[in-house]
Amino acid sequence: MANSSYRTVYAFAREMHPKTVKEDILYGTAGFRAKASTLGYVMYRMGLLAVLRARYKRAAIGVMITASHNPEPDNGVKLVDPMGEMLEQSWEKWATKFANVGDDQLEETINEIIKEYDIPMTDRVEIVVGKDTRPSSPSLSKSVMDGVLALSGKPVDYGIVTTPQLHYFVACKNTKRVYGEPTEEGYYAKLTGAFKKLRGETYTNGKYRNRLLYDGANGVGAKKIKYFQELLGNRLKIEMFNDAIIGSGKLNHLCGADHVKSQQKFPTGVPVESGVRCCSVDGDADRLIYYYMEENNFHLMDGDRMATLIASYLKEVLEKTGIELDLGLVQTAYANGASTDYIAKKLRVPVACVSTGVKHLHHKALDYDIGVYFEANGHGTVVFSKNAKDKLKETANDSSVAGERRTAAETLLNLIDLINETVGDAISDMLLIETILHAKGWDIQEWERAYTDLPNRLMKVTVEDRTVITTTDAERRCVTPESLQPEIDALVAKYKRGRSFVRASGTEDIVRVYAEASTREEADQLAVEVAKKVHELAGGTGNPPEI
Ligand code: 16G
Ligand code: MG
Repeated sequence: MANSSYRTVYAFAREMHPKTVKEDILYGTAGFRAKASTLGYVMYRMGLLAVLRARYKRAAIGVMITASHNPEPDNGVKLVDPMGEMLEQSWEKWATKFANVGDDQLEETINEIIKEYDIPMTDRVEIVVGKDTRPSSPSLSKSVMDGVLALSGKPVDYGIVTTPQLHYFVACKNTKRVYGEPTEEGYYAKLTGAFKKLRGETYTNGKYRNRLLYDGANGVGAKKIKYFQELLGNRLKIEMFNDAIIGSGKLNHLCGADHVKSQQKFPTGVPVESGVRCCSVDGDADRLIYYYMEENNFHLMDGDRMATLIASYLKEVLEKTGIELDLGLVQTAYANGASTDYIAKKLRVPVACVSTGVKHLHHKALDYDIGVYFEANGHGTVVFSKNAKDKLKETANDSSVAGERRTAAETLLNLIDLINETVGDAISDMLLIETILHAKGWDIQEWERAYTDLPNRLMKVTVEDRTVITTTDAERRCVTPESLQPEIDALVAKYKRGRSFVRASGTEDIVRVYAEASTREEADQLAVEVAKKVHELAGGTGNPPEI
């Protein structure tokens, strides 16, 4: 079917979704993100690409419209692959190309991709479309669907959903519902069903109290938590804050997971109650952060803390099953050094480090039977191999196996149902953390006692061209400019427990600097010294960095 004519595609583009922006944009780690008003044509083209991808994979493909934790006037789009994963990396260049060609080159570009992948152009494929609560999302979603229709695909509109819900729907559709029912009700039923089985009828346990303050970031996470409040009732008393109406302009404003993590501050709108467990999700509910206040001190429980809690619990239950499975944990260079030490030395769980970006973590986690992955910023989940699932089912169903081992296997099977394996899911992760704290009889203070974070500091440096910074070893070492790494090594050597690395941001036009050391002052000092070196050796612009 190569070299066919796709005139409608051009006609639609010209009449309804003309390319209005000259500058090229790049499909980055989280898809495309920009001011919503500039994205109409990009959405239309992602609708086209989704149909091509779906025909190539002979499966449903997802399109999610969201700019996550960005301010309300922004928006964005990402494609979701058949098993609910992020778009395969080798297709990112096609997404970039589709977004940037002229309207009159669209037909040609479609023919090019059809030829390269030998795509059959007859299947009536489903494209699963979801959007967050931004006021711009409905019209952008319509643009995506126009693109889908222009190539005779079938758009399936799920309306306003969280990013992880959309990933779940795609996985359900492509596994013939083995993963669950591809409906919102199916999603709530799967998660709350597992939660109820795991927690039983005891609502509190030891120091654990079933009350949680929840910051919905004035976004979709606030809308969807209501179903959980209803279905869980007193089992988990979720008190929700930051649920402003759509279009209030308050989305992510001074609240939400990104704000809390990056500002290390309590969000606005949540009452401060000493010692009470709180959590925040981000604008599309794929990131989660826990925290509490005590004696006017703010305590943050980030992705590293969640990863260690989850890995330690899974290890504990796994040991009780008597089944041999390999459990591993995946982090990035941003993980606090104290968490890495704790995982490797105390928990004795193998830990791997990969480059920033969810797709890298997810991919690496698949190497293990049970792979736990989290970015420090609160995005993460657990993936289980087929081997793990098969063995657990076998043990749970084998009446000749001792009762305790079977119960442990059943617990793990229920945990699998509670977890959204397709992608980090703030609500599912929250239910998992609550389940583990409940099982251990811990309050949030007890959880924090596992290890003490090393003081750390993040800085940004503006340079002429950030691509001059290249790295290796999961971004932990700088390759170019050549003179930079030896300088960093020399600076780090001056500090007790010092560690520092630099990398070009994937989402902003800056270079990021991370430093940690044994005291607050030393971490700050090291960060600023390294930032100054970056400024000096990598073509810094503006004033040299200061604390
Ligand atoms: C994107 C990534 C996130 C990463 C962040 C790093 C996804 C879905 N999101 O938001 O994982 O932590 O970029 O940003 O992959 P940076 O490159 O600007 O530091
Ligand atoms: Mg997000």
